[in-house]
Amino acid sequence: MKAKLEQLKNQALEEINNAADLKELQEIRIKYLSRKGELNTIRRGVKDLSPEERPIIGEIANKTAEEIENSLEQKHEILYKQNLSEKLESEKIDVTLPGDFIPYGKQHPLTLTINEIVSIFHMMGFSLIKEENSPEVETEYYNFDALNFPPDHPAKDMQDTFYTINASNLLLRSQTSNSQIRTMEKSAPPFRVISPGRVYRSEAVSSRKNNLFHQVEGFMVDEHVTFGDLKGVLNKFTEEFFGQVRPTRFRTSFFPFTEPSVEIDVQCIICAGKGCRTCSQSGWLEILGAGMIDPNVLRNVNIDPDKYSGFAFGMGVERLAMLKYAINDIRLFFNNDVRFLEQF
Ligand code: 2NL
Repeated sequence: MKAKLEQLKNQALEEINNAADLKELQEIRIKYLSRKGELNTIRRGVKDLSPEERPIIGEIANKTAEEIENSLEQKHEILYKQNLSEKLESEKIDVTLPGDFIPYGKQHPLTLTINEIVSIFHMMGFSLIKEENSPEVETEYYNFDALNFPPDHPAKDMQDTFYTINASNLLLRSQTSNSQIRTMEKSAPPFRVISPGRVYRSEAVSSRKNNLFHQVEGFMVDEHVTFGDLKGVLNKFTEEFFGQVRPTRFRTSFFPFTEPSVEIDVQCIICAGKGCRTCSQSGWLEILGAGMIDPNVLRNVNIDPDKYSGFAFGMGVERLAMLKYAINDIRLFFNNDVRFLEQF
């Protein structure tokens, strides 16, 4: 029996020594030391031995178990460390490698420009038009007639305005003034409102003109609103939008809905008035149209022109963005080429 134990021990130690991984080692432990393992099978025979032999063999069996246990532990330590270092090696990361490229979205330059214009007027107490007052498909009345366009005005021509096929008096709005008329109709002065939005004109597309573009219009109506208010508000806007104080120039103009009317130029932001390609050598850039709201327009929305007065203005968002960011083709805003869009 002693020899059997010795042989068992040697066999176990050899197997432990040869174990390649922790799983194999665990199998060896079960094979020799578990309740149904080989050592216990031998130990069960101890009770059949003589009383003299029993303690001796019992002791040898305990020792054998102890030695196998120690050997298992040592090997476990070795294999565990080996396992760990292999794992660390295989999972090693090079922290100096560049990270994965994560593409992220940006705001469209027109959205950026509209938001900037809106926030400048917000600062001066103007609030945003309500969406429900600003339809893009509109009747002739709100797009033209209420704004004092005469019935035969050339802008009403099919050549200039998109009409719907099914209903002859429905069109795609050619300016956002429809929303201002709708706002004034529904409420009463004082008003200080701006109306950004999409507008449509039937025009040949070029680097300067597109069928669809964006406008920000605004108006202020109260008692005693004067041309001085118009000048103050729009000069402040120009200063804020271009981020520098540049002289402005108010040229007389004509719109059916304002009297008097002006077009506002800012001294060229590129050449400071010296003359360059951007300003066609004139030294000035046209940025806005504006004027005192025509009394006929106020009457159309039931505001008494003897009590109230107001100014209104309109600007092309694409034009302002092109000047501010030095963009030379309006179509870039609509092609959605990421190489263009990612620059903002
Ligand atoms: C331009 C000129 C302008 C207005 C728009 C307006 C609106 C109402 C009454 C009176 Cl409800 N006027 N809007 C006034 C003057 C000029 O736009 O060149 N836009 C690009």
